[in-house]
Amino acid sequence: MKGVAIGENGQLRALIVRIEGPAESPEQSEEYLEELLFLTRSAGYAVMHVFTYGWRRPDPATFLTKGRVQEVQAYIEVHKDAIDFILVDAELSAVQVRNLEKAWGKPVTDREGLILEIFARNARTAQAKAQVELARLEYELPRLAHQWTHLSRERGGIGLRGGGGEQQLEADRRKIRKQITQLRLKLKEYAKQAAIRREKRETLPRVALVGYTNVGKSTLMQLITKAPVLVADRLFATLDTTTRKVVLQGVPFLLSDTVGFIRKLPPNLLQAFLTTLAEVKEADLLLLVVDASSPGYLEQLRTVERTLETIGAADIPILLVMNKIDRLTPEQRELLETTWHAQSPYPTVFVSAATKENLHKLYAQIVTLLEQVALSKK
Ligand SMILES: Nc1nc2c(ncn2[C@@H]2O[C@H](COP(=O)(O)OP(=O)(O)OP(=O)(O)O)[C@@H](O)[C@H]2O)c(=O)[nH]1
Ligand SMILES: [Mg+2]
Repeated sequence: MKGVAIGENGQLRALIVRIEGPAESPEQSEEYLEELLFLTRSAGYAVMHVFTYGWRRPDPATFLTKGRVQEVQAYIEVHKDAIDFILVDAELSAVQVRNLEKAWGKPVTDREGLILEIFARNARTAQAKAQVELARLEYELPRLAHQWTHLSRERGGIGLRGGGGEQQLEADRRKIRKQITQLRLKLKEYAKQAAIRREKRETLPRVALVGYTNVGKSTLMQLITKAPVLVADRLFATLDTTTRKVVLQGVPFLLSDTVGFIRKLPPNLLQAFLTTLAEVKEADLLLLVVDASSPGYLEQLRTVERTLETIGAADIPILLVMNKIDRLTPEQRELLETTWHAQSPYPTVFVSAATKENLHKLYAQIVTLLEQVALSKK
């Protein structure tokens, strides 16, 4: 299977269980699987095998039906030395995790646990680290009683939980609750400081790059600001908002690069990143970047639109940036451009950050839209 690596360089090896959505097309199914493999690799895990199952109503005890639990169990029996943990791509309750771990004899994690791992790996600044840590502790608290935990940061992964009875458990819970309270206070302080910084900042128009993860936001940030920015072919490379002053055609503004969004982003994590996303909420213009070469770009766009609504940024003017057009054939590109211009509610530019094609058009559009924003503010 494409994208499957066998536990090289000491990576933890995952067995994946994916459950298709109730109305998933074969194309979507393939794309979601690709994304899931990419997520798993972005977390630094190797994928050993994938079980894909059709939609069934979740069993409250084990999420999966009995038959499926047994089928996976049979596979694990045979391959137990080649599998370190099982990833179920769903939202599992603490009880379901516990029961699955009992049945399979290996640690089990879910989609939120996986995304948390990626965020933990990529957090760079103290604020991003605190945000991820808070989300992680909140995720961990109800799951403490299970056999394995993600808590130990030194290991940075999934591991065995040292024995410990009820008393130990209660002590652990108290400790975590205390940490959560402290982190919330710390984050409040960060938010206050950031607000003060924004207040003090020059009263320049603000532009924010937003979009699905891995679409090329940071690459564009780098091109526009001509300053080095972390760009990587992995999901959620950027977790911190960076803001820089830019002057395009004599028009100065502040440009921010932000954390990417994803389908089924755990609400807990989005909540944790609201401080970082304040920059988006207060922007005068959003550059909504789309990967035009991804078959699922429309759905990704909807995900971003919904997320913008959730964070209260739905009313900000949008310039849609269709990126990565270098990956399209001339025919595909023409079809996309004509159909898109006929139906899109947004002004749109088609660009390639890789070949720099049409960047001048992007710059001209940003300037035009900023002038409009300035006029409407008067
Ligand atoms: N072919 C092609 N690749 C691109 C283009 N723009 C960016 N990329 C590549 O896409 C990958 C992701 O780019 P980033 O700029 O890190 O994407 P991002 O949106 O900031 O991603 P996150 O921070 O993870 O949300 C990198 O490997 C880039 O080199 C483009 O126009 N064409
Ligand atoms: Mg980025």
